[in-house]
Amino acid sequence: MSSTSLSSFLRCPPHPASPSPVPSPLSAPRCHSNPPSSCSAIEVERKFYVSDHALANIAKLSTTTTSTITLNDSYYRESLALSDRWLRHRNGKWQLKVPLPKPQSKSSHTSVYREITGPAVWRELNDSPIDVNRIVPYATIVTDRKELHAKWQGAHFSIVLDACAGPRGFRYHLGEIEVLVDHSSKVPEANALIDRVAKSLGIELHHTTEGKLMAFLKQKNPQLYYKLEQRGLT
Ligand code: V4E
Repeated sequence: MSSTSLSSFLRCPPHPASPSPVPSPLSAPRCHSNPPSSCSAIEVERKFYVSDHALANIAKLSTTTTSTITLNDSYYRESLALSDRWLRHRNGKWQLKVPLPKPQSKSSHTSVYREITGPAVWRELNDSPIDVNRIVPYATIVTDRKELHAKWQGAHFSIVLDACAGPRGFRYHLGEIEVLVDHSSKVPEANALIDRVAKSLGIELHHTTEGKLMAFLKQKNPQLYYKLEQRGLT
């Protein structure tokens, strides 16, 4: 897909809400779009290449809400990344992503991480808060994000369309289907929902898409990317 079509999609007005009487088995608040002071949620997400075909189908989706936001992300502490923990400062707030214990986190093409925000970040790290002005990030990415929330077959999911930019000319586009769950027992159900959503939207499941952080590191911080690759974390 061209950058122009994604940019114009990012400016689309919201679609009308589609009422559904079916209660949702998979529903949880997003922590990072409208963050409370501290929370932890399990994110089941699949990244995808945003083809024009998928984009046309997404545009037809009946959504409950849509939003467009800008995310200013800086990632810190390479040592944490090398143990699959991702500490970032997003729009002035700390967030930490940690993998779920296996086997829940192991699913083909899908990543399952617990996202921690607020003071719980420092409890999880067993550390005191760091001064963001005193450390240098290993990655900095600005993302224009269009987020669509939808309810389908009684379950909630989100489609995220990201247009990313970074220092030294970094540019990247990608999409994500995301389902939030409140317990690891619901991860298989969330994966099945993502499969159905992807199929109905014409998103190719065999096509694995690199996340924006990995795409950034590959281009702009290859030493760290190489170390992550050696540990099987790319
Ligand atoms: C690299 C990484 C993480 C940090 C970035 O998380 P990601 O979900 O890609 O970013 P974003 O901005 O979409 O977060 P959101 O706004 O949805 O919270 S967390 C886990 N990883 C490792 C990883 C990997 N190596 N490959 C894939 C496909 N996913 C995750």
